[in-house]
Amino acid sequence: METTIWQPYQDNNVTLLGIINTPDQELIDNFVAENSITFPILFDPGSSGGVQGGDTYDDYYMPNDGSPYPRDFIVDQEGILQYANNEIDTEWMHYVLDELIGSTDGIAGDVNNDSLINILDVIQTVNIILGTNSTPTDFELWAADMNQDGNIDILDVVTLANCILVDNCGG
Ligand SMILES: [Ca+2]
Ligand SMILES: [Ca+2]
Repeated sequence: METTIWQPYQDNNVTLLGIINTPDQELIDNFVAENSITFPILFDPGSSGGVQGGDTYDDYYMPNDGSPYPRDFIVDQEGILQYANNEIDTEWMHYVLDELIGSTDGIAGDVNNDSLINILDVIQTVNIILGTNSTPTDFELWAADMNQDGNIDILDVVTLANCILVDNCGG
């Protein structure tokens, strides 16, 4: 979860919350430390600990409740459940997340989404930086962030320009 979901997606407006069912703070601290977890861990009230679920488990009951395996859920921008699983399937989770953040449509650098990467995309990127385009879409922000550091800035313009000039976009 930490390395395959949280780290790659936290800059794409994706929030990852862990919900744990033990009130034992020391146990939680050790788990967080051992797994180098940086996403927030919430406590499920109503739990007596162990594998017995608390209020959240009861609300989102899934088959074989009581097993120690985690349940994974993905909730979309509208608050609608888009994914539920009691086995870890990061490939499927990546697919669902990519669909939700719109990154499966289009290619990095193609900011105006016309299937070509050219000077028009440079202009679009500059417009985002200058604020001429003050309400860029999630797709535009994703496509313009050439170095995927979560910011749209001159580095992305340079990267995009290089990609166009040496005809090496995406390859
Ligand atoms: Ca384009
Ligand atoms: Ca960037």
